[in-house]
Amino acid sequence: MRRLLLAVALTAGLLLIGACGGGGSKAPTATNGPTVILKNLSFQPDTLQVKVGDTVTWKWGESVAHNVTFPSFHSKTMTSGTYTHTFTAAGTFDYKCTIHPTMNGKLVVAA
Ligand SMILES: [Cu+2]
Repeated sequence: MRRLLLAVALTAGLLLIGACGGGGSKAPTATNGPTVILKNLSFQPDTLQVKVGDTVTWKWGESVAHNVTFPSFHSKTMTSGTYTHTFTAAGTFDYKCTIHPTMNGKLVVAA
């Protein structure tokens, strides 16, 4: 009986490892590109330079309600997770979290 349990546990473990290996590489939340962390009531880094066509990821690094608000688009207010936006035009864009007046960031998009 004990041996059977061990076999079941081992099989479950192998399945879990298999699931992780297969899903990890395809996860759409991979943050290889430019990333801003929302932490300590700030955007880190607060100024980020990217290129036209880059997708920027904002990642919530603390369980505090924040949002990412640009003049022409914005995220929802969230306490965890990520928000992404692809910049298709060059320019300098200021953004903020509307909940925390001291949370300001800047995106410099180079052509
Ligand atoms: Cu905030």
